[in-house]
Amino acid sequence: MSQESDCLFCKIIAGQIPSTKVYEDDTTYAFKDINPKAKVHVLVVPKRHYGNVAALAKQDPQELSHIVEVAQSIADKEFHGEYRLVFNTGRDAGQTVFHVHAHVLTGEVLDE
Ligand code: D5M
Repeated sequence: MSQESDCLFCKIIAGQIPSTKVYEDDTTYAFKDINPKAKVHVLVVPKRHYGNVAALAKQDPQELSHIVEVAQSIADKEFHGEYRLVFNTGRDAGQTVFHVHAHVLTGEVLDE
């Protein structure tokens, strides 16, 4: 599995930094956001390192589609299948970790 030595989320996936796991399979890992912005706030990430969602879409569209499936299954369990899915892309858009991650916000009615 391609890993970047300096990447926080690669370290979380490798178990070198603790996280609260919500879901895991061969290609994908999901864990609770440390700074939740909704009752349920989960980050879904590919185990393979891609810098942002555009790189993921280009290089592994099947994994991007799988991330949406994982998000849906979390929301099915937590909040009748409804959720907000956010990929911050670029520093000026609020991206702080440069390993692509889907924010799944659910578990309650969300503000617009
Ligand atoms: O989102 C990066 C997100 O990553 C932000 O919501 C906080 C979260 N974060 C940072 N460190 C951790 C750890 N150690 N565990 C869980 N969640 C974490 P961005 O879209 O890049 O701003």
